[in-house]
Amino acid sequence: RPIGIFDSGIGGLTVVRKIRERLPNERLIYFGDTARVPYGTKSQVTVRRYAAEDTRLLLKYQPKMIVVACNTVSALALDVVEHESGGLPVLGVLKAGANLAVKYSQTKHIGVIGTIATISSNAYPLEISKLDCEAEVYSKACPLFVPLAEEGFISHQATKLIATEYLTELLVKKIDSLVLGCTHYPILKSMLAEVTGKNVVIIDSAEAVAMEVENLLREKSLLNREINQALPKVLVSDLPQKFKTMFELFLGLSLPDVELVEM
Ligand code: DGN
Repeated sequence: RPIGIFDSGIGGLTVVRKIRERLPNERLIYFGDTARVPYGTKSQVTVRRYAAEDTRLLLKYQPKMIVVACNTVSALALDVVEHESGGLPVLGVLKAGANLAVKYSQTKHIGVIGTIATISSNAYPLEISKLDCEAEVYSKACPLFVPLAEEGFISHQATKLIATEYLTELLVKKIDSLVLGCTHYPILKSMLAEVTGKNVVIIDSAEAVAMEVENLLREKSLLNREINQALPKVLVSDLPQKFKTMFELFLGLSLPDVELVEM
């Protein structure tokens, strides 16, 4: 059975990429809700409805677990996904990123960046304070990073300027770790590292969730032992402009076909 992964759009392919690197034998099915992206600017009610519908779609493919690649859904609607999945294991990027940040931070001054919805939900600080009540969390919504990543502005001066503008207020708080709380931000990781400097550890929540997926499947003896060379199966609700280029950018490989589904 495959691992089911979903996101509001193509950004979650950064999570697919990390899971594939770690678990090359797993079959992966990914749904990107490209017709309804972005979730990051929508209300909680709408994000929760979309999360339920996305989960039901993936369940048709009988996954052995569900991975919520979208930070916005992880922040606002993880309980909805758990409820809809009827007992299947569910992991979200948010908890995974929070766990890793607490593990790496020495000074307990942790920075978190994400969409407006993720940051205003306060879900990261809440999750981090459950793990370490002494940690200070400084959050900042960085909505312009999503279009910059999709535009492929990876080492562009415009990205550097905007990143400096967004991150300076976190840096003055002397953060020693920065959680990338949005699917798109790993694309800009090297630029963000340049702006934050070498004293700040960048916590990639895609990588964090991939580690947790591996641990969970191992614990439950659900790892696929057979060699699997299949490419991930990708479903989308719309084929956006330039989707081929964006897929390659986010997934790190080109896909021969992508299936269109109606939502
Ligand atoms: N996938 C969203 C997230 O991780 O928060 C980013 C894209 C969006 O919905 N704006």
